Amino acid sequence: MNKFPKNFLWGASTSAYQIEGCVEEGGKVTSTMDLYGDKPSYPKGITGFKEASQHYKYWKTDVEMMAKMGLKSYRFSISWPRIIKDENGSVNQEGIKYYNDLIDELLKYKIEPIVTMFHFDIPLFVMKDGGVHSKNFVKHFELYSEVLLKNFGTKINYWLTINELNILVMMADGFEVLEKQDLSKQLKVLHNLNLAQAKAIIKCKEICPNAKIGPAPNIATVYSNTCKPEDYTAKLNVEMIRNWVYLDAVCKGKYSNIFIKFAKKMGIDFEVTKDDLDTLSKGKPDFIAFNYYTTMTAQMPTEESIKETKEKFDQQKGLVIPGFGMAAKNPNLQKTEFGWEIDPVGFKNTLREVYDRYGLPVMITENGIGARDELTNDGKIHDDYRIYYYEQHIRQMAEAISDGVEIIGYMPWSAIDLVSTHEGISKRYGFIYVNRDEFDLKDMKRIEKDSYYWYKNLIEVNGENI
Ligand code: BGP
Repeated sequence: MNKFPKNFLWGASTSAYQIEGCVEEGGKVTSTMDLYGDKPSYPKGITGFKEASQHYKYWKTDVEMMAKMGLKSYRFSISWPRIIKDENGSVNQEGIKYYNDLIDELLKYKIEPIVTMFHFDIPLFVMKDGGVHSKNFVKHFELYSEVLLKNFGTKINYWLTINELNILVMMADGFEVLEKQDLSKQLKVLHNLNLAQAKAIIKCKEICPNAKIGPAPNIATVYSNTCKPEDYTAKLNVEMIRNWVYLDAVCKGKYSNIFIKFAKKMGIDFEVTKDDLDTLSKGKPDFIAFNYYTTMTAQMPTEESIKETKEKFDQQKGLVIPGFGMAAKNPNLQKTEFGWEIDPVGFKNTLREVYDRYGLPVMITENGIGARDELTNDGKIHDDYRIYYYEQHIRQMAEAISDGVEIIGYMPWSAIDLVSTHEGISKRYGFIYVNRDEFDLKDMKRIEKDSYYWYKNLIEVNGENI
């Protein structure tokens, strides 16, 4: 099997709103996510994001532990509402200092900082100006990206634009971006976000010509539920709107004919001007980052299958378009205790598909298992299931390299425990445990899990032991 390249960026990942907490400190303005936990749509009995892991306070300890784990890279997001104060683009210098200090600390330990510009937390002033429904979003995001590039550009080699642009669009109501799901609104959001992303890429090329920048969607191989031709059509349809429309827009600078026809057939006026196409074609990435958790299975909807599919809100489920496609369960895969299908071979196949379609180097910016980890009487966290999960996935990543895929780095989710998008702190992902419960903040102590030592060892030998 092929070896991991010498400079492979073994790392780990987090996002600002899920880890920082301290939402009222440091001159931060309010974001959609600060209010999200209080909304009636947010599940009851689990914590929101106001305190999170208080990384805003404990960032030095956290970085030191990451360094001791041997991380070569750390992918985190900058909080837009910590940087920009209002609709005129006034800059919060306290926020700039906070992230400069964090970046300097990472560099001190020779950890490559990999920065996501925007990971789900939209400042309220942007929402009040029309949010993602309005082209004003493009202007706000362009200005924000310019501030980031000018303030941190000399220290950052890898930028990521928008985390999971596709999930933001598909699960828009879950993230409080739309009031409810509506395909016509979703396609407008999709286009606005694509334009915003392209503008940030263009800015990056102007301001930081030596840096590299890429998108960071959530990409997954889509299986056909059966070998019935209708199910295969559903697979093609679903993968188009699940994966490729996003990567086509950024990598090819256009929307496919089949996608444009789909919008028309749905009676949606999908307006793309010449100027928009010009922007998209100038904003092409240097690499593709993507998050991978699981694969998806698609079938052609029948009356019966639509009826059966009244499942709870989840990022990985929920798609049903009559005559087009819908999600199906895959009986061949095991699930995490939170019901996400586990598919390491699907990871290799997804890597191959992405690389084959676009020919750009790939970076994995999320992958991991959410579990109810337990702090046992010996003061440890024995997360052997996490070690097993990573072993399986890293082995498949090595196979993808051996098959010819160019991979720059692997940043699993998450470096330390943080608050899940909608399942609280009980759904833990970290290599480092944070001693708090849903509502009891306890002492917030950081404790290395068994997986921490396992990953440290793997990094030391550059994955040779896998
Ligand atoms: C990704 C998001 C992350 C993260 C992860 C796990 O989609 O980019 O922010 O939270 O999924 O999801 P969850 O927290 O819902 O378990």
